[in-house]
Amino acid sequence: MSSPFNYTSPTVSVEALKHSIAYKLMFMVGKDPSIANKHDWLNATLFAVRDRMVERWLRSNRAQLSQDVRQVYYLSMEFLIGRTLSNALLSIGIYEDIEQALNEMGLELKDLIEEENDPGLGNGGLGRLAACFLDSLATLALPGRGYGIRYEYGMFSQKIVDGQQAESPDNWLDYGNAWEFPRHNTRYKVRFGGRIQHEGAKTRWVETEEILACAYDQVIPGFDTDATNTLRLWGAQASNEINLGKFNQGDYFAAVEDKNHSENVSRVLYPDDSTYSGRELRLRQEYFLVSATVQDILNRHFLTHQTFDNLADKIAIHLNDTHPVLSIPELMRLLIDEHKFSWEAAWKVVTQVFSYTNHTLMTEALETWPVDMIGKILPRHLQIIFEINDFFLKEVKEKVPDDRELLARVSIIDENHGRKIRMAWLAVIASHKVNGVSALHSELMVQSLFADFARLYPERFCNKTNGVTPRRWLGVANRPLSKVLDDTIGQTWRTDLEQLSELKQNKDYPSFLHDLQKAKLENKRNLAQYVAQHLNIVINPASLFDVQIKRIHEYKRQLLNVLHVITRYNRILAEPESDWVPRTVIFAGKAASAYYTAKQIIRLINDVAKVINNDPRAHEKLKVVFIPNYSVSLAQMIIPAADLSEQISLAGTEASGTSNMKFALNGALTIGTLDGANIEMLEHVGEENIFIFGNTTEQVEELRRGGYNPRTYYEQDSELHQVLTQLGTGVFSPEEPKRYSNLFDSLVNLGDHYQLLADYRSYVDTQDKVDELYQQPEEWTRRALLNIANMGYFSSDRTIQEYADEIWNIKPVKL
Ligand code: 26V
Repeated sequence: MSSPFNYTSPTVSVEALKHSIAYKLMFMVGKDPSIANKHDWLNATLFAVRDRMVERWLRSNRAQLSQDVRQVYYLSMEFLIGRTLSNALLSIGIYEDIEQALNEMGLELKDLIEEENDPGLGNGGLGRLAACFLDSLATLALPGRGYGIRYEYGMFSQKIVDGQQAESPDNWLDYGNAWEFPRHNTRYKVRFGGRIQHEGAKTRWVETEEILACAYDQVIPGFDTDATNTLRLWGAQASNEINLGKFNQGDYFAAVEDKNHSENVSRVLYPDDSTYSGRELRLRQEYFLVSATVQDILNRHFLTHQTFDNLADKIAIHLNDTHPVLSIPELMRLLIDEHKFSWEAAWKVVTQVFSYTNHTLMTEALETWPVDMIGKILPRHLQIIFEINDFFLKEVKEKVPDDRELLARVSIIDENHGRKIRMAWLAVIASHKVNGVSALHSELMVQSLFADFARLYPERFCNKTNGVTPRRWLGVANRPLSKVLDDTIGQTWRTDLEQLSELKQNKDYPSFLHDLQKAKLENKRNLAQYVAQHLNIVINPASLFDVQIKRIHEYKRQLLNVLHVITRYNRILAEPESDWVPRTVIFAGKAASAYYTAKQIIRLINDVAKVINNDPRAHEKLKVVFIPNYSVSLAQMIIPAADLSEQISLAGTEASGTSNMKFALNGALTIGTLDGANIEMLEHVGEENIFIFGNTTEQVEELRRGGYNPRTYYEQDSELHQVLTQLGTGVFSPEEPKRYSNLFDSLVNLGDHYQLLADYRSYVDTQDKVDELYQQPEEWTRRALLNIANMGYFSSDRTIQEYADEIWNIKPVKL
């Protein structure tokens, strides 16, 4: 008799899909077709599609366990995975079938795709990178899992009210989340507070407050493979034990309040990626992720091996920035206090298991926690951190005797700033590999932030240049271009992006260039339609779409872009009859809610847009659009429509950037500085095919050392002088002339920290070259083609393969 578990996936014929959707609507959603709304149909469809992935998912899991392979666990406070439906359909190859099935049921797949919530469980680059990595791990059949937090509220949603950013909560779980499997039985206690008790050689952590971490699993399908991985997110649940205590004492309200308090831990994502805030709740969140995850890893390991002796051979734990660094003392604690490891044996395991990626050199974003706060919330961990520090400093003293300053510099405890724990130091000391995210960033990392450590442990530091998943960022986001590529080089570029280089053979075929132009135009029309519908602004798809979309931050220099826009406006007014290349300048991005200057920049963009868009003299020549509520799904629409990609951070400040790669992959030309991964893009596409401007890192440093004086640029460049004067005197804010005097001062009188004025002239001159080229459409398109064709290197598959081989030491699972 066949086992009831020899179950294979439901069939995928159109008929079968129709049945499944109808069945799910009835039995999972519980609605009659006659009253089901769009979201009900979406959920029914998601359930039907999910069913078709579960069987491979279980098989993948079984294969991972039975082949007893080394696993990587990717710990990240953020995963910006984006919408799942269309990505899943393309991954398992049933997009057209579902489209037809829905059609026959009187529904449009496109509508359902747009109906899906976009979970904003991340701030920006770091969270999106984590999502691309999950996609690549699965596609390469590598045994890995992501671990994160299931925030009830993700990144706030942004509205523009009177030109200014207004935030409102993002209740993404409103309609439930059809894609997740809640694991009601996979729960771990996470403890806080309390005190340490010594019993002989044994240490006990007692009288703690407890909450529960409950697992929610999401299926991560590989593309065109049975390999399927898991993203496990933790949600907080009050632990009944505490509440029952108070409940029994008759204090019902206190018991419920406690419950609410405990569950706050996974309530909301911290919407700040620029300055570290030092809030206690954030520390609790970090420990919540770490504690549940490390327990789960150990549990899973023990189930398959019945011992922890081989732990270091079987697991790799990766820290996505310092946010999950507490997993280092947590693993030490569990091994020593619960599994009878000696301190030295536990440390040996730790240093073989952990690796760490640094994503920023900006000092404001580097995490440090007050010793007192950690002592209060995690007393045992504080003790272990001190022990690690003692152990490490002893080793340093042996390597480099008599250098007390060095000891103070590398100590995990920063005594100069009110006794703080430097989380990045702890990460570097415990990890066997530490990487930066672009060649430049990795180099600067060992020259500046980690210079002392790089001298002590040179073999520890390496580079892994970021990449992006071609499935979502070309296959899903840009169907018109994907079709052109499929017809030209076949479909397998999706899993072998280097194949794009075959396109170069077509660079002189006008009909091929024409196909590319047609695809671009279709995407531009699509965006123009969105802008018309949502913002009531008409933009011309034939104009040059000049796009800067990313978090609003001074170092990213959206303000430099605005200076150029105003310059262009002034020139148009001065010579209205000239042959202007029509441009639409598009911005999108959120500002951290407490970041005043970033919010001012958003307001300025909107004020400038208002003036220019309402000036008939600029009509058909220049438009400015700020698209609110930037998200993964908006990026998927905007990027394919871009002609020009703005990557204009001050050299040495943007660690890598990843949208730069997405734009070029979608056939936009880049205007950029020699910063982050732009440098490697330049190397791949060749200098004729990218617009590079501005000072190099060395020149930026040189200016800083020599006493940079922005005022001289202001005084000597008449166009710049005019623009800044307009900004400072209220030409764009006549109702409040001083509105931007602070921005003016920061540039002209207060040192212009990000050297906008130093790069202004070269930026504006380079923008002129952009116009010139855009007037030769065929040549423009040829260069766009050479960008697409040379982006193979920037696939996250390449990046992940390097991590797998050089950091994690993991091999694919056989299915
Ligand atoms: C920083 C902080 C600071 C403390 C408060 C919470 C919080 C949350 C996130 C972050 C992350 C900032 C680092 C980051 O996102 N870096 C970006 O990483 C991208 C992927 O490597 C890279 O492409 C971008 O250049 C880099 O800015």
